[in-house]
Amino acid sequence: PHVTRREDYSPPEWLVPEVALDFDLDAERTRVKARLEVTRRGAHDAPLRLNGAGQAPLAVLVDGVAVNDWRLDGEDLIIPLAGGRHVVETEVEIAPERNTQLMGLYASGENLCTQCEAEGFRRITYFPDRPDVLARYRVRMSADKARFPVLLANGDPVASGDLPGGRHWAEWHDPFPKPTYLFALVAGDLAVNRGTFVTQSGREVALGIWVRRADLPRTDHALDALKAAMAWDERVYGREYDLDVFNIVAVDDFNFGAMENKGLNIFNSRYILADPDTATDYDYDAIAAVVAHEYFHNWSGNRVTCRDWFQLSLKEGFTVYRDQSFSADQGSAAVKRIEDVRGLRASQFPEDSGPLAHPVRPESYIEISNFYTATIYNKGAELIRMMATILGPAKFRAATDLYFSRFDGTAATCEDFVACMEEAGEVDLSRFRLWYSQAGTPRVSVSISDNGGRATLRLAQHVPPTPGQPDKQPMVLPLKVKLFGAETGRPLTPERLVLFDTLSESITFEGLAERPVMSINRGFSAPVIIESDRPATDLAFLSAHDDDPFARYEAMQQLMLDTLVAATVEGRADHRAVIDAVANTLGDATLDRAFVAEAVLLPSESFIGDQLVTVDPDAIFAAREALRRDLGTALAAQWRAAYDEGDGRPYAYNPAAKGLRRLRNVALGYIAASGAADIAPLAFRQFERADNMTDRQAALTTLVNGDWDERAAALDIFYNRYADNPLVLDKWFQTQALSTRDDTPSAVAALAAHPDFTLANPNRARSLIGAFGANQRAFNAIDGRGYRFLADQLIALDRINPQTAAKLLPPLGRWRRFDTRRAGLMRAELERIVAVPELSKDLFEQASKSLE
Ligand code: HT7
Ligand code: ZN
Repeated sequence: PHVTRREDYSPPEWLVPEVALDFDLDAERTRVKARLEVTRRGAHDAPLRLNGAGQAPLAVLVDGVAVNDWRLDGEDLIIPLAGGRHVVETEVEIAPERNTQLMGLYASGENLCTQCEAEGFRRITYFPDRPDVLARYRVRMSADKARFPVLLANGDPVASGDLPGGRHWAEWHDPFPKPTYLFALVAGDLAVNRGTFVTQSGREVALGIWVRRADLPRTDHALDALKAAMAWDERVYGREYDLDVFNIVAVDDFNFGAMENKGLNIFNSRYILADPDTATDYDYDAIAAVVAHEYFHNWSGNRVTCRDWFQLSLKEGFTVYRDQSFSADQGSAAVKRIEDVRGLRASQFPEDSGPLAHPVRPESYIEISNFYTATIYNKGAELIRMMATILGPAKFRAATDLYFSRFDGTAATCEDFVACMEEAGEVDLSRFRLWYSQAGTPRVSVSISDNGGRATLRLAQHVPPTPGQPDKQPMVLPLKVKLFGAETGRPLTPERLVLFDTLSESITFEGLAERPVMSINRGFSAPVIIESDRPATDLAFLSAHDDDPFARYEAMQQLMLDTLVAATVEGRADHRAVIDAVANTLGDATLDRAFVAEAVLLPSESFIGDQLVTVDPDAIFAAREALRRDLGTALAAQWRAAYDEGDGRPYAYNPAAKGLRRLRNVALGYIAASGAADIAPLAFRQFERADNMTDRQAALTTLVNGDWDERAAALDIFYNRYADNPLVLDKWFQTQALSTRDDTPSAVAALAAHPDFTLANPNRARSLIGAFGANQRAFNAIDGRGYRFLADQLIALDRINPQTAAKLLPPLGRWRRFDTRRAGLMRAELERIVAVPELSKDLFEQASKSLE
């Protein structure tokens, strides 16, 4: 397959300042007429190249005259043009109902909608489908009025009317030039929750959230989040919305979370629909974050877009950083940071140490859809965060102002962004740029030696090799450091930002009154792995005394991790230090309940595996369960108290209520782990009486992990109650796929044959197959049936939706981390996938790179 390389970028030869599109919409057969005003850029004699995929031109006109000197190069349409400015018209026919890839124009239920990022527009009509060609769009849609009463597109509505034969039409105009990937239209029978937002300059914006009529009562949270995001972007970044309308449409079939099309965001319904009965606290938070993320793209992505897809993190990393900061401002910033770091370690760190590792600004790709990764998004956000830390808040804001004003209306690069940080921040970031080009997670070993009032902090860094990058240079690591007195717990130094950018460095602290305990990488100021020799006593001390809540959490995690790694390797470990530290945290009434819930959670099985030379999933599971059991038993009274503290309170959605629910459900897990005799009735009682999905799903999870009569009863009740709600049914599949029971591999195989399971819906596919791939012990069953199951599903899914199939492959690519038997079985499945005739380039790229 063709490899696209960053170094091969060249500016477009033809520009398209204006385009008019005319859609004659129908689910089976849609006609698309396109009228492009094209202008030659610079002196060259190259013909016009228009990208296309899956259609053939029915007509080609140049300046109003039908021509036949065009040709196809692969799927691209090549048209020779003599002058510097022409009008080119084409007509194609497409079949939305048969579009199972969900890229381009497709049917989701009764609606028609589009997804164009990254290269979906070429499946709609012929056009230079690249992000540096910005056009002003005029869009006319006509459709059957009864079936598609609502017709939406980008920008503002300009006119509409009826047509003979029960049809109607609408025209929309977007005054802002945009690349193809931001184009959108929706046609359907939709109901709307309307709101208004008055911008800081006093303009009124009409907001609309469009859904199936029955879902209307579940849209208030998303609308509130949208208004909060609009106000936040004005306050924090000075960014105001620029059109008169802002519409969001929710659809059930969507490859991703949502899409930031100009003025017409299209969302996976899971990131819009919520009420307490069907959505968990996690869902509510995710909805607010994704609504904000897509809204923030209006500036970081739409007004300033990307020059080419290698710059994807320019918009995605920056926008994730912006949505993380927004969420941090809505509740506990510390808990939000903990959640984000947990997510980074769960998804990005393994990517960075595996066969699919790539820099935040990649050098090449076969299929760009494979690069919507945790590295581009989440590591990219950490890069922005580090620059914000280095610059400080005032200079960072000056730098983003400069970036937005300098590049408004253009397609920019990561380099452009960093140059603005340098210029407004008055700093030299030349060596910092390595973060964009060098893959891999830096490892920093730290130690502190105490010499009676004088301490030396020793730092050494190492960036492991990654595919195509055997040798690495030292990175610029902004590390926040503070020392505490081991006896009094008092700070011995103020917090200091160390810019560590060499292979090794020593820093001396003088005049210390006591033995120092080192708190480092506070707030997770750099996305690195810290290797320290701090003893359990120091970690326990920091978990109780550090004044940075993140560092406090981190110390507890390290203590737990050290204990679990020792237990996995040696078969047993002393649990006392962890039990005491957890008791201490649980007993500290001054702490936010949400923080406590995070702090007492054990590291995940996969994160424990990441610390080992060879992952032994069964030993890890056993070690973790043993520690959970001991914690459950030793602190039984405290878990009961935490459980009871959150019991019987009527549902409310606010940070305090969420914190209580979270801790209560963590406590339920520990009560279950202790083997308490009443756990099944306790969990079943919670399941039956819950007035919200957070508590109901937590109770179901506890029951699904066990072997009680209540298990089957709860699963049946849940299924029957929510049989009509696809998003909740996804939870039913997911909970079973994540079960810790021994029979999970066969249960998952049986669920794949369930009448409600379908590979055609990405949410459903992810709820079973994606969740199973994340279940470390079940997926890695020693007989290899987990691997075989995943490969079978991916091969089947590839024929329907290659993008979704490719996203689910990475668990198979982790074979190097396992014993030779498992590694051999995984490789055999990867080889089986690569050998499939007519495999998509999406799945081929992921599978073949995983074998290298
Ligand atoms: N910018 C959006 C990316 C996206 C996407 C990418 C590939 C295939 C389908 C997709 N749907 C949306 C989402 C975002 O980051 O905001
Ligand atoms: Zn985004």
